[in-house]
Amino acid sequence: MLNAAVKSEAPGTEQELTDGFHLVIDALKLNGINTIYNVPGIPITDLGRMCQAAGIRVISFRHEQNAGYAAGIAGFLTKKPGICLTVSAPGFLNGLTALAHATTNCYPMILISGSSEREIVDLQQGDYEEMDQLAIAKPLCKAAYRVLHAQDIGIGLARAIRAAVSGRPGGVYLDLPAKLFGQVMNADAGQKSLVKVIDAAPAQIPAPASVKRALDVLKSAKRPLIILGKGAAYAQADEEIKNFVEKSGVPFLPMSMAKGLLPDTHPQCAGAARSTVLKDSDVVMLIGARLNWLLSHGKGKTWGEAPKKFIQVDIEPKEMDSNVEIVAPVVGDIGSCVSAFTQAMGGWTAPPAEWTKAVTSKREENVAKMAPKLMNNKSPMDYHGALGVLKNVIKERPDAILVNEGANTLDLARGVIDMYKPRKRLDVGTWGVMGIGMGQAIAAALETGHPVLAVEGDSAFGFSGMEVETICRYNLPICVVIFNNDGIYRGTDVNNVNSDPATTVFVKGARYDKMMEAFGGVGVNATSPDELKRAVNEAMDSGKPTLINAVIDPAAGSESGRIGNLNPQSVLKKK
Ligand code: OXT
Ligand code: ADP
Ligand code: MG
Repeated sequence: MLNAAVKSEAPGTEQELTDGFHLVIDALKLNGINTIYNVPGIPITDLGRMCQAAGIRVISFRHEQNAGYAAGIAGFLTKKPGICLTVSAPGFLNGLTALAHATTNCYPMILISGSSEREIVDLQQGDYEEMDQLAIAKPLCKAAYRVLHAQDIGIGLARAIRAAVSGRPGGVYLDLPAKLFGQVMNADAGQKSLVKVIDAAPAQIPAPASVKRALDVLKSAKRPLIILGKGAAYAQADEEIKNFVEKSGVPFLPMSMAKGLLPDTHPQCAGAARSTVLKDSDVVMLIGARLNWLLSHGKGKTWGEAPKKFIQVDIEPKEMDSNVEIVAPVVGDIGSCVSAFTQAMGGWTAPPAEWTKAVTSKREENVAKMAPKLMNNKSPMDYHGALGVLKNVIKERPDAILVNEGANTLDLARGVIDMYKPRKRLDVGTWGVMGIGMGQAIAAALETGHPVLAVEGDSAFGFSGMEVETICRYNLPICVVIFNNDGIYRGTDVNNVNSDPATTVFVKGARYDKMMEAFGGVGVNATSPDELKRAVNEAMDSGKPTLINAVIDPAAGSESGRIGNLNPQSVLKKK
């Protein structure tokens, strides 16, 4: 027993005892969980302290949502469930957005929340922070469990871990009522009740017939395309994916968080020819990417007029035919599937040169068009001038992790900043959610040990900005660059009706760098690409917590970035 506790005192019945606190900690450690992201308080304050004393790293945040986003991305980066620990009702609810986000994005995460007394909650008698948390969590995650008895802690945690990482990964809620922590039981029996999860995410081998069908369809293509999604990045089958893509000779398009699985500078990369390959391809193989809004549901103008055949590789059978017919579904884990492809390819003929040349020439045209924009030295900066600097920062440090959120700040950075290695780009994911920035940056630094560059819109940063204190407290190698254009999308909107500011603008000329200085970090105000370059290089080299307020022309952005088409606007509104 790692944490054997008290001895019972009844004469003649002396026995070693343990309690709920110790059993939770022992169960976590037994399953290799070494980091917890949390905000302390009733009833889990002591649990956090005791975890820390037992050698588990406990990272305390300023708000549970950020701790939750940290846990979710830790799951994505490590394939182990990231753990977020919160107090009851309000703390639980603060963590719930992140749990739902993890589920939506297929990140394995467990939200563990303390909860109030069942008897009082169920009779709605007004307990401290009373809430039926299990019922509320259920529809927002993959699985939800409550443990009422100390002897069930081991099995409860085992179920949570397996549910989070097996099949399609996702969020799991584990409800631990306050009373559970104090429950005492025999230490030996407690030890025996613990469960080490064996093979939590078993390989799922695709059916050979499905592999053959998929390759036959791919082989028949005149204009094939492979789309790599963040499921492919999550799978950690980097070599297998690279081998398959290179052997196939097929152009590949990385979704945002799959950038770097193969370098964006790879000759087969079609990232800079996105519209062309979506429109003109005749066979599309999706690997760990869903045909959701980010891919226009596989239909419509984006995909052009010509008929298209889809092959889909995914661990989740229900994903097939979600939006359009999948002519060759391949269900299995990506590592097993792409290895099976490579093995079954035999003497493979590269796709027609006419197609690959057309993709390359479109790509070169777009890259050449963008190049001069990235060199401009305007002050205040525009997005391209500032991003040109950051592109080089990552080129020179391909192991650094890029966290990115905002609207223009997100959409332009995605295109401009090339990624060279897998799982180095972390962003807003499937929901396009603002607020992931500091949580993801903190977890990325802690889980990987690599420096982090967080490129943040000024609005996006505001959702998690208080965590700069956390960054300073743990002295993390994180450089936050805020693209400060005085607002959401632009800082130029005006309210002509009264003296209230327009709904999308912030205090003009704000100095976010001062926030970092308040906690002992380095703050820099950068007004030109040269200043930005100097400050970012210094921060990335020193590893000191740094926040750079990059002053961006308030008129430079566009409404909703590149997804303005999704933003309904009233035709009746007064001009
Ligand atoms: O092929 P074509 O010619 O089409 O060209 C494409 C590529 O080929 C080319 N390209 C390149 N060219 C040259 N060189 C290179 N290297 C290269 N690479 C690519 O470039 C173009 C574009 O390529 P891309 O980007 O791949 O393609 P496209 O068409 O854009 O892709 C489509 C999508 C859908 C896949 C893509 O756009 C995408 O992934 N989009 C994600 C968008 C997203 O998630 N946005 C975030 C949400 S917006 C909004 O909701 C915001 N809110 C509301 C809110 C949210 N979200 N959350 C919460 C909790 N509350 C409220 C808020 C508050 S944004 C926001 C704040 C915004 O303000 P900020 O201050 O933070 O930010 P600023 O805007 O900066 O002020
Ligand atoms: P993107 O946003 O990059 O397009 P999505 O989140 O939409 O990616 O899709 C990821 C897909 O990857 C999900 O459908 C999920 O089921 C799948 N997936 C996740 N992990 C694996 C894995 N190890 N093997 C196979 N599929 C996986
Ligand atoms: Mg902005």
